[in-house]
Amino acid sequence: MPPKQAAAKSNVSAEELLGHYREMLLIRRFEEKAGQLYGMGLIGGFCHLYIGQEAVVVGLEAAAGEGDKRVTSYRDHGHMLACGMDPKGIMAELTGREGGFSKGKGGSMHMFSKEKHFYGGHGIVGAQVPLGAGLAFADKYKGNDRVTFAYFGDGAANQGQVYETYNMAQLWDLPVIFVIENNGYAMGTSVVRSTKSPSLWERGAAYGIKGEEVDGMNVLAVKEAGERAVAHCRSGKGPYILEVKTYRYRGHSMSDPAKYRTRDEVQKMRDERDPIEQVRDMLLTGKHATDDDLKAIDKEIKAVVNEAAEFSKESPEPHLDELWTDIYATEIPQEA
Ligand SMILES: Cc1ncc(C[n+]2csc(CCOP(=O)(O)OP(=O)(O)O)c2C)c(N)n1
Ligand SMILES: [Mg+2]
Repeated sequence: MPPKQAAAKSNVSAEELLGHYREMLLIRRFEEKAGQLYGMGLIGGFCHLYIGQEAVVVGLEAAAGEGDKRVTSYRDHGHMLACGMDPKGIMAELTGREGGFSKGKGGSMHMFSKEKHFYGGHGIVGAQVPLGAGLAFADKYKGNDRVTFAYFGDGAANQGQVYETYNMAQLWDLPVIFVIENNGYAMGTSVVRSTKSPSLWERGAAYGIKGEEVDGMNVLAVKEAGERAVAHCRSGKGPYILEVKTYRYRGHSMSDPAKYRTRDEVQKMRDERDPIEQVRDMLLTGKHATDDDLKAIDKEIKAVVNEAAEFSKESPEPHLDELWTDIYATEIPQEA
């Protein structure tokens, strides 16, 4: 069944649809603004935008409960916004300012929030997967029923440490959901050029881990699958794999030769599968909202994002003394 029809058939309230619409739009507008600030030279270093993949985190956050944890890669702005971190603190971290989540010293790929149970932001491909299992181990050890979402990409799915983690997570029945965000590409390498496995989630079978493939452009399908995964983990049955089929519209990072796919491919995805447009269609055809209602939401979201951008420009740069705080070594060995 095409995604639009599948979503339209789901039994979902107007309130829930509007919530998903608002949250996905916040991520899209935030990322567009981050792209602009980058172009203006206000953001330096690495910056990986999440545009196109919004339904993944919004759907899964809708399935998560209080105290559940999340850890992800460098493509992390959407995850932070979806778990409720303040857009001002995220944008100010992108611009390297004191008001950022890592006081301006971490940048796009390295932010954390203990309050929201967000454990980063990791630049080493695949490194967050064993860390995610470690977070789940801590919860199991403490005897609570919390679940950890460990997000990684199709490229990361070919890393050896992922399979060492699968083995231990299943062996110890760890409450971790392995979320493979399969956006079709690892930098410029298409997934069909990097593996002959027709599906990545099925690799879990070698370890006895259950899982499924999910339409990642359909927020309702993601939420439903997320609820199954959460129920499985929370009831003590061990890990679960979700391979979420999604798509990134922008380049891998801010510099991307874009030679590995056609413009038509991207445009077709935007025209036919866009996750925000799908919810917009549902809201309008179900008469849950009017065009004017949706315009008003867009205006509100733009105001939130503009406020974050203003804050990220006004917040001061970190003081030089901060060079010596929050680091492992405070003494630099002197040359002989
Ligand atoms: C261990 C390691 N190898 C290589 C890189 C360089 N690198 C950064 S992102 C990336 C592609 C990863 O693709 P994927 O896992 O599909 O995630 P996506 O960028 O699509 O979200 C590579 C190879 C790295 N950061 N770390
Ligand atoms: Mg990828």
